[in-house]
Amino acid sequence: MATKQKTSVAVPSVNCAEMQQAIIDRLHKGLGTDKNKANNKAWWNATCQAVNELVFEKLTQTHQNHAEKDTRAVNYLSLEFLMGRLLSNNLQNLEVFDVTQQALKALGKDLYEICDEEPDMALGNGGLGRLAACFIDSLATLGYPAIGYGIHYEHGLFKQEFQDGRQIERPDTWREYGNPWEICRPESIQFVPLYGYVETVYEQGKGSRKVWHAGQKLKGVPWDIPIVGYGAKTVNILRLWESRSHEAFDWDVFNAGGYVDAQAEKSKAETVSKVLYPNDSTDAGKELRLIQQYFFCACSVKDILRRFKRANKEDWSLLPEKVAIQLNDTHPTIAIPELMRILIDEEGLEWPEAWEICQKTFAYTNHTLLPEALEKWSVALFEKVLPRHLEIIYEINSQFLTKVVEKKWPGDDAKKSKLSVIEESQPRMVRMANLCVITAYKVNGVAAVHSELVKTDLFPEFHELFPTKLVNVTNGVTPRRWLKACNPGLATLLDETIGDDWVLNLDKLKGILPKATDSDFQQRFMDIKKENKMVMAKIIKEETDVEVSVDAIFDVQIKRLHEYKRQQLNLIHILTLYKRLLEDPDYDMIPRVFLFGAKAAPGYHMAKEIIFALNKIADKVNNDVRIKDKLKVVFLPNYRVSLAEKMFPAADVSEQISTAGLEASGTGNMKFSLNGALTIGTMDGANIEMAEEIGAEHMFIFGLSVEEVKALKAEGYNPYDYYYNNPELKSVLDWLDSDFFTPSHPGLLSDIKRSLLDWGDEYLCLADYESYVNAHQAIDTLYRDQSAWAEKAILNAGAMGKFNSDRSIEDYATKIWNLKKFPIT
Ligand code: CJB
Repeated sequence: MATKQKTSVAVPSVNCAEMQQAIIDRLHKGLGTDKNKANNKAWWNATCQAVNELVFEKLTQTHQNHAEKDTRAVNYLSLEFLMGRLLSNNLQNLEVFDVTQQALKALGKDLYEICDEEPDMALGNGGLGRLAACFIDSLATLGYPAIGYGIHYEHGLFKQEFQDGRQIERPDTWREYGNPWEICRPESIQFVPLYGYVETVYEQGKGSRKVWHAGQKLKGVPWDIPIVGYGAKTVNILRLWESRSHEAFDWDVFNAGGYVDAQAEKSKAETVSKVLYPNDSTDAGKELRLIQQYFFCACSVKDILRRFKRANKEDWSLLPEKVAIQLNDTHPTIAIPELMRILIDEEGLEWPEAWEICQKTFAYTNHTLLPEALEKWSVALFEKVLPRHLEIIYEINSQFLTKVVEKKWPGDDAKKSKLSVIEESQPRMVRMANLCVITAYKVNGVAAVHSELVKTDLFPEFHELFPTKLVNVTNGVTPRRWLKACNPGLATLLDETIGDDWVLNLDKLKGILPKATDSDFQQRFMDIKKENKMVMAKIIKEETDVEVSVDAIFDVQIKRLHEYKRQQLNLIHILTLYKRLLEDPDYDMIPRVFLFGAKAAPGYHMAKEIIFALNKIADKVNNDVRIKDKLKVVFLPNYRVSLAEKMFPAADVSEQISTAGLEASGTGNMKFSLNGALTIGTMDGANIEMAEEIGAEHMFIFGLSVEEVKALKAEGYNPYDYYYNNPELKSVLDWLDSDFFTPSHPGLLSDIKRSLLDWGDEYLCLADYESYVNAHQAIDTLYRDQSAWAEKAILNAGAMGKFNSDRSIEDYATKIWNLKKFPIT
């Protein structure tokens, strides 16, 4: 396809006729079909291929430039990249969305329908995975040399269905029929050893060296996904490793009649990249998960070193100058002993030199304080799967305890046992977070309050030992996907009001603040919201057969289902309103639609019970004519990025109601505000910084603060105190024991009540209930004054400049990576 340069940015651009021709060509020459026979899937595929023609040229150019100049690059290691769909995003970033829309229209096709054909790339669970996706978008947009490394899962996060209100998990088949975005790179295959034993080999005059005799080898096949920066100057890659058997297939065994045996080895090896673990913030505790982690880290480290060696021969002292490796949570920690192993066992470096290189190369991001999320692996498992790595970990630990801890706290065994990488429990465990903090040159939390808690509560002794190591980088989201692409109405209004460069400089959003009281602007802002709500209402009808009015307040909670995120608090508030309406059919309230989207980890009982309860409550509420449509509850199945893109722009109210101190940051909170929703939230995670930017008076802040939570827990929290002191709360909780929501089956929802009373209400829902109900009352009051509501919504969107992943990446680049931009011209 012919390309021409725009004056402002070096975007390969095409006109409508060229784009039409490219799509038709791809239908004919790429897919062997034609425009009369092609279904929408084929049109989608052909459009993606046409886009690739624009992308690949820039990809090659970026790659050549970085290789020639041997630029320092960041390598972002993450077990999760929750990419969602790429077509509309790539069209936006290439700035050819409108032209493609016209081209398809001329061919009788609707671009939005074609985009809807794309399966989500759901290679992540939630916030952590989506953050990685936003970050690689920003890295490319800002022109930083960067590679994302992860796993090419055959099945991403499970598809969620409901059967009689209960979550059923089905496999996700995102690439069953191939994926036009990915390029297989057999020339960069890596081999990964596993199991076996370690031999100490003595060599005359040279001392001893270690040789790991592996019991099994996996083959790692890389698949590259081009990551197009906005303006398409830089196209980086996301490299995902697929596991295959070392030996393709045992031909002799097969011919001798062993059809099944011949396949066995192959399928065992392929299991490693078969599925994404559907856990969020919990330790999977499985051998397979450890092997997954090692597999992708080993492939990635070897790939990084191969590139380094090509440019720098074997001057290993240069490695930290050329390479930064960011560990996204503890999941890729095993990359640390792997780099040590390669440098010492394969490259012949001495321990002190190898250790210094490692300490200057790795940085680690902590995403949670939840104790159950801090990964630990049994020593026995390590010994079996990665025997050489265990030896290296022991040595790192021993040197740390004797040289660092003993020096600071002589003779203090309690300190040693707390800080040790090895937990002397039964069974003995390897603490991955400790290994990260000991090694990394920087450790960051993901929002100011979280980073403080990392210092004071999670790693206080490490903070004493390494006072400059622990830093903060507040999360952000990419405005390309989370505003420009998902909310074209609002994006256009912004273009017209403040110019179109807000996409690259989100601080420009401030420009709408003076318009907050302008009634014409308010009207346009609210009209756009209404249109987005209409789109959502249609989806709700199609998906759940529930009719909702766009005049109602759309009150949305979308995030993973977890008790600390407190969907159950939202639930008891809904029951409160329902009860009020039943007791007084004229109860004065603005109609409210409570929308939920959430997946529960398959083994998380309470999370699944909460989904079931919400679905049962929805059945009852939505069919109760007595309440005259004042209340609707909708739990949309299969929450995912592409559905989120419809829900954020349609929300009036954003529910960010975690127990203070437990949500590290949140990023959904940012997406809602950016799209003009008002937040009901606790002083937790990034909500706190949002309140600083927006002004707490323009949000609905409620509940206990971090300090108050700590104090209440310290004095001894008793949920029954709240239950007996608040008759409305009591009646709502007692309702859950009846068969009102589960006719003829009383008690089916009782576990929710038990968890909030008998099991101690770990997440303090009852303590925050009253202030939550009051905050909702304030929402109802404000919504009655549409102008006042619009003013606050505009003030919210206008204050979101900080929560931009470009800003987060600039913070990483300066505070952690010391990375320079390398714009491709
Ligand atoms: N987070 O999504 C996950 N998974 C984990 O295992 C641990 C944390 C989330 O990471 C996000 C990105 O930093 C945070 O915004 C969110 O608060 C945290 O729960």
